[in-house]
Amino acid sequence: MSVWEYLEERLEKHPLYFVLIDPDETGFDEAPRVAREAEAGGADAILVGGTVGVQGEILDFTVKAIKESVSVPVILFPGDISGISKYADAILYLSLLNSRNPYYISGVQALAAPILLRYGLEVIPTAYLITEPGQETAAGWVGDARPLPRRKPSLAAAYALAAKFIGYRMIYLEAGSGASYPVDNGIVAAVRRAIGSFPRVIVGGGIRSPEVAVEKIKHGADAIVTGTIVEEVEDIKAVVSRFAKAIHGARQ
Ligand code: 1GP
Repeated sequence: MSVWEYLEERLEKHPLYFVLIDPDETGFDEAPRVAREAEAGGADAILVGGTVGVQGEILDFTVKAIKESVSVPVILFPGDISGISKYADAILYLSLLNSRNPYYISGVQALAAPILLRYGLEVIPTAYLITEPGQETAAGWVGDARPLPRRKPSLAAAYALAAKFIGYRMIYLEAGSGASYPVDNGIVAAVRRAIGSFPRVIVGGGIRSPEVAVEKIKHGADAIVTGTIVEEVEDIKAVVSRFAKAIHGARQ
C-alpha cells in the first residue's frame, strides 16, 4: 500500500495527526526516541524536516534511524533540495505557491525531480501556503513568502482553489514553526468552502493545545501538524496521546 493510500484509508476513519521532527531542533540522536514515543502516543505519521541545518548524511542517518524505530510512514517535509533522503517512505513535494521567488514555486521541484525518480521516493504533490504570521518564522523568511492575510481569507481561498485546479493532492496551510498564533480559523474555513472535500488540507504552525487542533478540524482541516510542542515537553508520549485522542475524535 502506498503512503497516499494509507493516509486516505485512515482519513475515512478520522482526521489525521502528524508529528514533525526537525532533527536540527530535536537533536539527531534523540530523533528516533521522539518518533517512537510519537507513534506510541497515536501519531498517524512522522514528518521529518526543517528550514535550516537539516541535510546530507546527517539527515540520511536520522531518517534511517527513525524508519527502523517506527512502523507508521516517515514522510519528508523538506525546506529545500537538501531535505531529500532515500530512506523515507514518501515526500511532501511542496510548492510554496505564495512565494515571491520562483525557485520555491517550481525551480527546486525541477532540480529535485530526477533525484526523487532515482530514489523511487513516493511523491505527494502539495501546495504549501504560508499565512500570517508566517513572516515572523524561518519558513516564511527563507521561502520569501507573502503571507496570506487573516483579514482577507478570500485570498487564501483563491490560492487553494488554484491548487485544486492545478491538481495538487494536498494543501498545507502553514503559520510557520513556532508561530505566535496558528492559521486563522477564518482562513481554514474559507479554504474548505472554496475547494470542497479535495485536495486534503493540512494545518500546522503554532498549534500548542489539543483544543486549538480540534478548532482547526472543525473549520475544515483534514490533518494537523505539531512540531515545537513535542520539542518542549518531557513526556512526549503523553502529550502526543492527548493531541491524537482529541484530533481522532473530532469531526469537521
Ligand atoms: C511547521 O507546521 C509545522 O512547519 C509545525 O509548527 O513547530 O509551531 O508546531 P510548530
